[in-house]
Amino acid sequence: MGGATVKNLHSSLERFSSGDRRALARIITLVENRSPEVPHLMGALYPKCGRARVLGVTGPPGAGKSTLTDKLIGLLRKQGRRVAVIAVDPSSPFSGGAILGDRVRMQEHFLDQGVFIRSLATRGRHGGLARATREIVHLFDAFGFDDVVVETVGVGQTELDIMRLAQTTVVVLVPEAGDTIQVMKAGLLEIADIFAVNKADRDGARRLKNELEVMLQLRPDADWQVPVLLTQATDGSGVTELLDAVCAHEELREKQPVPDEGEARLQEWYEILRDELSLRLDRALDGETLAPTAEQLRRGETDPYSAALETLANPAALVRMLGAPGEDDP
Ligand SMILES: Nc1nc2c(ncn2[C@@H]2O[C@H](COP(=O)(O)OP(=O)(O)OP(=O)(O)O)[C@@H](O)[C@H]2O)c(=O)[nH]1
Ligand SMILES: [Mg+2]
Repeated sequence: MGGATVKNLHSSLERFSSGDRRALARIITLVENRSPEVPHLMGALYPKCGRARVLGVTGPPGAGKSTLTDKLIGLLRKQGRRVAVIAVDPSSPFSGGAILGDRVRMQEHFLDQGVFIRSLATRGRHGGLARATREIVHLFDAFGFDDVVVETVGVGQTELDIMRLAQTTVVVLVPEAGDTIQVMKAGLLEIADIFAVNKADRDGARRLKNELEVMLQLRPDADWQVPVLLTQATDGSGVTELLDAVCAHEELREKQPVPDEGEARLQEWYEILRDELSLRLDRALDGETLAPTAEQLRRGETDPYSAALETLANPAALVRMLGAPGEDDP
């Protein structure tokens, strides 16, 4: 890394550690832009992570996830807890709209220093979304937030990956979604620690609750009986019970044997490495710092398979290609 970059990193980290929200926002932007500094920053902050409670809120578009989150923030603030929210919408190409919508719905907390709300812009992102979300969760955690809420529109594989970050996952459904078969198909039954049947003011809420309860009885005996709660996010009914359920689930988790953290760290390392490698390969292709065989390939003197194998068999060329940008800076 160049000297100037290192100095910038240090001052960013210092401001972050002193509780400067603008430094936090700036580092989140670096994560969003997949900047080369990110692994350095995250590595420095990693020891401060591991304190926050991470709550996942997922469900179909428009189910009321943001409105529910807004009410949860209100309750958590009354308990003096500091809350950060990251809203991820992998399906929508209109992240600008989502950001605006979330701001409007959570606006009463916008001036509160104990609350930080951010939407993750997802345009053009591929596999890196789960990683970026995890990094932002780490940042909130290291910054000192007590609760981190991850809101995603669900559910596909990306959202399921994202929900693995959460200690407790609330799946929000609405009566008009109706069909419980969809819930099974989407994998929601597996990831839900708590179901919230929102828009309880509408017809069919009770029926959906009953159907879900029947479905849950088919699950093998578990330590945790997944509760199905009726909520009405717009006026806050049922939200206290929802938070109670979250706390109960958290208490149970704390009593259970500690999961293998070494294994989790190994998995995270692997995912970072895989993502960094593909990121750096992309940069190499853009920047044309390619291995020697690439030139032969271009001239038609070899085929793509042989060229790929030759590149893999030439560690020095590979390292040069993948080297972090700025590595050779004075
Ligand atoms: N009638 C009724 N409307 C609700 C309730 N909760 C939320 N809404 C409305 O449903 C709409 C969507 O609410 P959001 O909180 O934005 O839902 P969301 O799940 O975050 O939506 P996306 O993030 O766009 O997927 C808003 O117009 C809310 O006012 C409820 O309990 N009853
Ligand atoms: Mg929302």
